[in-house]
Amino acid sequence: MIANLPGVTLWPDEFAERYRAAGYWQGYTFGQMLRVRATKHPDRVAVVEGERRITYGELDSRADRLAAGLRERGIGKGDRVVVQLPNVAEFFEVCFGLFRLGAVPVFALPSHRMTEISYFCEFSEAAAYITVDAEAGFDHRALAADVVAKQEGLQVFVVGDAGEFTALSEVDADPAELDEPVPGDVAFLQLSGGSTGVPKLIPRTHDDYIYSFRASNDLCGVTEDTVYLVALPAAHNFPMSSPGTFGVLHAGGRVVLARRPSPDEVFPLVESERVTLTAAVPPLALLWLDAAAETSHDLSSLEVLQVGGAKCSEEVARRVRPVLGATLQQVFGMAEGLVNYTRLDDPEDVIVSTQGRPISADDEVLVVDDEDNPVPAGETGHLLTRGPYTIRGYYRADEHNARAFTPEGFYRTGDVVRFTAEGNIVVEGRAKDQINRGGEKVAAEEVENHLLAHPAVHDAAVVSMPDDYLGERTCAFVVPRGTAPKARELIKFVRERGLAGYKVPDRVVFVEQFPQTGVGKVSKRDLREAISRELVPKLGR
Ligand code: OOB
Repeated sequence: MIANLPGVTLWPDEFAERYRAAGYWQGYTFGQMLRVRATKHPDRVAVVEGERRITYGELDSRADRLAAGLRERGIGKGDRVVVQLPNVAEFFEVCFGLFRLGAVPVFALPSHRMTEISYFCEFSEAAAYITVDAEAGFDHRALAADVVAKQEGLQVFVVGDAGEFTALSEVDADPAELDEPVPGDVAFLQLSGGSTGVPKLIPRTHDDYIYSFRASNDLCGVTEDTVYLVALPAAHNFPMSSPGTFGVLHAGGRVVLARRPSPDEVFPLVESERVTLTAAVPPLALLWLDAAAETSHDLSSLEVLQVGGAKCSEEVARRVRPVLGATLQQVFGMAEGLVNYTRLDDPEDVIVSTQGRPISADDEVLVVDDEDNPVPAGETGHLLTRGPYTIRGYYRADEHNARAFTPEGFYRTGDVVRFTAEGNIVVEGRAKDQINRGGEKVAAEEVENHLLAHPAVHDAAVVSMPDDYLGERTCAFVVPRGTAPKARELIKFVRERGLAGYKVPDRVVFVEQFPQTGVGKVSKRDLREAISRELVPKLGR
């Protein structure tokens, strides 16, 4: 397949033909998907945000008008647009507006800061940046001003009070005849959790992504009666497509936005909107479970609680049904593609102790040793995967792609897993140089590079340390140059470089030198062991 974006490798033709013939790729775009729904039932509510209730008809028409308005401003098919929005209704207007136009959103998270946003804008050569005036006490317009200062010609559109920029609400024109994208086109670029110095961008096509959430709908019981609450950041792959907001909009259900994930925001919404399905990362699920035991809100409408993004402990998993009266669904997925679910009718033991199995009969999953040889059945190894909704390469990353994919096109997930006898996956660990901080992914190398920018840092190695609440936190081991700075000072230094808060090290430990492996590399395993030994007494285990 030839990609609409330069720097993208899609599936070889023989695979594309197979996936079409099997009925996975059904040949319609996001724009068409919304049109079908809006035509069928224009007056049904699609999105609820606070007092706002947006029908399918309204969302459809707003997407048309926004697409036309952006085109008048010179933004067109194939142009990249960095989108950084919190959980507001405009997020969906922007998505579908850009999809109709064939412009390609690059989905940033609300917690991203100057370092990430300017990188996304520059690397993708974005034509525009769509953001919000302020969120969680942070001034996004000031951020936009800094980004524009570095990238001339970048247009900025702001949800809310636009200040010196253009208000998104002003981007509005009568629907125009558009040169619409085709289903095989890249629809957007999603972010990778990453393990390298800079985040990689993941090209997802209309065909492959729509397949992933349409098929997820079947596995998750999503119908037009589903009321889905999105408490995680809407731009993340999990709440977007597993089956997430897009799955629910495909089915004609209702999406309810929570601006914050805390129980005091979420529980009243569950009660008033009669929410049936929602998704959480493990620490959030724990927070909800603790709060649910004491709440006066009626949560009885909730049928399914999905937990994923990081490993859910069996202890937490076992509490879901008794406390919430809902079925737990474990979700083990990745923005690169493959998503595994426990099935709603699995025995309770499978639900609480495994991460489920792939969506598709054509998801190929291999468990291999360090030399890519399959391990004996049931043993632990590296998970490799290829299939109808797993990418064949990151955007403009040839060198990295040569390592991240096998010559046969399997994606090296970096996850260490085993299969149970009945065919479910259990995630046992990780081989990639990444910290999973309660579902938020931190690439060690990226943080190490920020630390190395400090004049008093000679060398840095960032590893995970165990944490009761988040599962893992980050610990930076630092070899100082001369006199060691204060840990506090180094943490402040990293923060002030303008990166997302979740990437700032939780702890800094100064050492004279790093332990080494047999071949003279830094032994991160020894560092992890050292910090977890030190944490044991503190955690009272
Ligand atoms: C989801 O996507 P990403 O791209 O933020 O992170 C993917 C990585 C996986 O490779 C794995 O290391 C970890 O996150 N992960 C899990 C997990 N779910 C994700 N590790 C253990 N248990 C789980 N249940 O995180 C994501 C994307 C779609 C659906 C769900 C999660």
